Amino acid sequence: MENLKLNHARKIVFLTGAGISQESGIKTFRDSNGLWENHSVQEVATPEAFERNPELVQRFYDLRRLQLKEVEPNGAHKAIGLLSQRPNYEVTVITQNVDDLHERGGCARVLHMHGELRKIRNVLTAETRSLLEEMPMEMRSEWRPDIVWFGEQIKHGDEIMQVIHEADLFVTVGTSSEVYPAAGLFQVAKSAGATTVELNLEKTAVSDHYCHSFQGKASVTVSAFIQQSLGLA
Ligand code: BV8
Repeated sequence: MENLKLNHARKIVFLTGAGISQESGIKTFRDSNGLWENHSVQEVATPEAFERNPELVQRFYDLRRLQLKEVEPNGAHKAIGLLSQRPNYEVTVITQNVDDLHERGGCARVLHMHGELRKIRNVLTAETRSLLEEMPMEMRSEWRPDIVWFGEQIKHGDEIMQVIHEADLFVTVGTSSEVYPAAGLFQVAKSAGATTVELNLEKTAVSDHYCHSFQGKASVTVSAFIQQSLGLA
């Protein structure tokens, strides 16, 4: 990474996935062989699942929402947070994660393309509210997690496209790049002229299409990248 010099970059977009929160103790989708807390995605992260078994789905998200109280941002979240606070950098985090660790790690501009555990949405009015606890029983008939399930449109699509087209540098951290449209965003950035970098524990199906790809734990690679490639102590 020390040979990669990107000191010119000022507008930086990070696309993050479950791997950036793994060292904070939040399970990734892949770590547990494609199961989240022993549920397959189809069982808990689709509108059909919610229709079929709302109680199971609400409980699944209640447990993950409560877990937010027990976890802390790790070095990767904090390194991006510190970079985002530097005056002459414009940093945007586009995250597939539904946790709040980027915000708690110091990032001001976070686009949760797959929604947030801390928010719920009224199924009739689409009104959203903040919720940090289990969903109260009396709300369960009208409120759902404000999460993008498979088959549902992602959030912040227009803003994401705009920030990607303006980026000098697009850095992906901790994603298997198996879920779309998230996995294809780096191609949009690349065709718009950005340098693309993948930081992941292991190679992925798209690693060879990035300008640069480095393997390692996010808490190590993100800080190293910022220090060595952006030339920032
Ligand atoms: C849409 C919220 C259309 C839920 C999530 C066939 C082919 C291609 C695409 C499709 C297809 N069939 C259907 C589709 C579309 C579908 C899709 O992509 N399916 C996949 C499975 C094939 N996509 C959708 O449905 C999307 N919507 O397309 O809408 C549309 C258009 C108009 C109108 C209506 C509809 C919506 C997808 C969003 C689903 N919701 N999350 C929840 O969280 O409960 S996805 C969820 O899973 C996550 O958000 C994340 O995106 C995904 C898991 O991916 P990762 O984050 O990458 O996590 P993963 O565990 O896979 O990988 C972790 C990586 O980290 C690993 O590589 C590991 O090596 C690495 N790692 C681990 N530890 C570390 C580490 N790296 C660094 N350091 C470490 N310590």
